[in-house]
Amino acid sequence: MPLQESCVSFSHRLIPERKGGNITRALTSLLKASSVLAVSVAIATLVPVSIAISGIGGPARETSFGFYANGESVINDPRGDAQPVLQQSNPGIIPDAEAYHDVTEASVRKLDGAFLFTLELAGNPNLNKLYETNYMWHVIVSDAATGKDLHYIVMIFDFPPDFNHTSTGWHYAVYNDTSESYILPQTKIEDMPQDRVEYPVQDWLIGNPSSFRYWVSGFVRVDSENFTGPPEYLMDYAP
Ligand SMILES: [Ca+2]
Repeated sequence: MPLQESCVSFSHRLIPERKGGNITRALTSLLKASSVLAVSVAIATLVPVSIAISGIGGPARETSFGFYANGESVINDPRGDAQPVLQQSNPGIIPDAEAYHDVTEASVRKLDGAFLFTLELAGNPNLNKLYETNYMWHVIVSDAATGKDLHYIVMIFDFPPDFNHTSTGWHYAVYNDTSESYILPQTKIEDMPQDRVEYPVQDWLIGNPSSFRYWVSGFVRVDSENFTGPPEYLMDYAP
């Protein structure tokens, strides 16, 4: 499949499927609620925000977010809690949870003209084999002019050679979940450091906000023939 086409078809079904994913996320949140609470108390740099939101994922619900406001923002997540949670139709394959699927810390800080999005992992993300890994920052910006939320998704993802996809290696993309369109299509980048996934994203790509809420997730796609939706398995997320 041509590079651009894979991006477009991914975006086409990202919205409804992601909403479904949020429902699953809410359910799995129950499993992680105690750890999230502990982390919220322990991590001073995290500003956990419990906010009822109605514009994202359907009915109003309460959940927690990281909060960026011009300084470095950090979210910690327990080690050893990655597990495959099916989000889409069953592809008949269950991926093993690897150390590099396990988020231990997420952070955002501003560099010159860019936001540096970082996910610390329990393993080396370059050791990815067999399947697509896709790490996402879900960025929610309150638009003061309209009073509405804008939702961006920054994705950093890897296609290993064994995945049998037309593209190989690491890429990033920026998606506007509110307007259902890519701001930046799939773009090739260098390999990741040994213990994290990170990339500086030009600030204008997400509207150069002075503050935003965010959460992070790691996904796996096992079916290289099916790019009509987002990846099938949620592996870990924070907070
Ligand atoms: Ca984790």
